[in-house]
Amino acid sequence: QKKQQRAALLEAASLFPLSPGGARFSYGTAGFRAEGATMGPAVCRAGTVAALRSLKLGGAAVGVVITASHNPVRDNGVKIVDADGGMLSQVWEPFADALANAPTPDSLLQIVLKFAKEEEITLDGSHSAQVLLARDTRPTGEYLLDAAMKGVNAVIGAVAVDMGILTTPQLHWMVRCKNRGLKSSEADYFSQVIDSFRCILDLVPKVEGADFMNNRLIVDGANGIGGLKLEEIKQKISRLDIHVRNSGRGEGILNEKCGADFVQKEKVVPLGFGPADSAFRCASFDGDADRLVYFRIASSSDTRIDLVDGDKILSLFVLFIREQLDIINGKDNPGNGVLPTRFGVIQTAYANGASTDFLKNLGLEVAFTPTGVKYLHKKALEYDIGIYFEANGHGTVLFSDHFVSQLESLTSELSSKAVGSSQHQAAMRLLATSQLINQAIGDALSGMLLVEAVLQYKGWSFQNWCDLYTDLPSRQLKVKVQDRTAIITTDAERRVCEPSGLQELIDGEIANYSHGRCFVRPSGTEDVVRVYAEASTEEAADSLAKQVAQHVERILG
Ligand code: G16
Repeated sequence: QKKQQRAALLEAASLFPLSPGGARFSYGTAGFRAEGATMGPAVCRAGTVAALRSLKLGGAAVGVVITASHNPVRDNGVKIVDADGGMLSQVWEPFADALANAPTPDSLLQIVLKFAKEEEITLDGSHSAQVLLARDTRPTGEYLLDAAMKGVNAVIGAVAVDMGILTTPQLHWMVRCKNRGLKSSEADYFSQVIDSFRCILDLVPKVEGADFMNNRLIVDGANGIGGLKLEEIKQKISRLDIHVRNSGRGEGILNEKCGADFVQKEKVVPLGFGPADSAFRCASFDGDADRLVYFRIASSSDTRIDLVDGDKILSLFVLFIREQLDIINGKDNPGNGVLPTRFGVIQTAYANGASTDFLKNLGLEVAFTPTGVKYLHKKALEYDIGIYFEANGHGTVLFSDHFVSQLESLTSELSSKAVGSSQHQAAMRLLATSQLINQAIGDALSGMLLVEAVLQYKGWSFQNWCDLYTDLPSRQLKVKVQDRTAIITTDAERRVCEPSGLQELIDGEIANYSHGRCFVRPSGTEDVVRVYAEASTEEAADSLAKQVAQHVERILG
């Protein structure tokens, strides 16, 4: 068997050889990404990593998603989903890197054997492993799915299961549910979000004479998989009149001048939307539907938008959840009443300064992590309820198992003695929220339904939501440099430590602007350095970003 195993690994590696002189793969912020046609070796080897991870975890399901998310359609990539439904354990990233860059089949074999020995993984086919695979709608998806399957099958005893074309969060959800012995099909996913959304709406307090808020919602599907999935279920979603644009049915090109990344970064109307939409609130997904932002067209004569980004989605969720906890615990007992709750909010350096001030003024402690869901998610797991969002719309609300079981006991206790009480209803709302919002990863579809449920609950218009606080003007730029990894950051990416002298130049620029804030960091998904600047006016934010971008260009070439 051992011989057979070695032969299988060598064979898979020789099917997808690295192209000589090709760029080095790096696991990055969210897996490997590059031009789709060049991704065969990295994806095949990621399949092998996933199968070994499953072996290591006693055969628990592990996932592989073929997607490059917000990147252009010619790109593709691979994200590995760990057995808990989150991102691959960071401890395994160096192994994934080494494998993706092994120059020959023989060197790949040696890396696997050495790693398996260190991790005490038996490679004699006597143990089983399973990997669930999915892809988005990119043209190179089928080819890369095949590469991933071959990589999984190179581990004897591993079974590759093709789950079809899915959003990234759907696959994360399936892996998590499967390993918890819960229903885990796509139909189960849809039933869970549809039913829990209806449940929260049924718990919206009835206000005599109040009109239902405008129930039309227009969704930009980024010409990707999220739009297609929403089209499939929109008729079953209660009390919302959902219209999908850029639905992925051939209207346009994936992520091109549309989608959450475009809307959030460019702050202009995406393709497919026009003046007639200015009366309605709009939501935008990214290409694999793990990011969500909202917007409204500023006026019928304009391409500008009023943006509601991840920070404001986070703030809305914080208010809703705090309100439910206050109802349960009594206002005087926040955090220590019937349901003691450690409540955490997590942001990154991209969070608009006004949002952080808003959250701090609510008395909340805000934790910061580097960019990347893998960091925010990990931090959020430290709390009973951990809410994280990146400004780009990637985020979710995590409920600890312990907290959910306390909530379940409380609701059943209250249903026997205080059914229908405000306390009972608040506990039910929180339970339904924990069912609705994806517990594995940020999910545009379920996040959008939670936004809609909370707006209905609060009886809020889009304008009420916008008015929570006023964003400080900000600007993001990308700078192409020779080697972006020459930038090393610290303090949750808010300061540069290398190359030396760069931080001093940034500080010097910031000092010229009122409310100025600026940082630079190498992207983990694109070959660029990102520059973020914030200041009291748009012109000032633009100019600060430009000045700092010039320093980066000059120093890094
Ligand atoms: C991925 C990560 C996000 C991150 C984004 C941009 O998103 O999951 O956490 O914010 O990349 O990262 P960077 O600035 O390093 O390029 P997605 O939606 O592209 O998978």
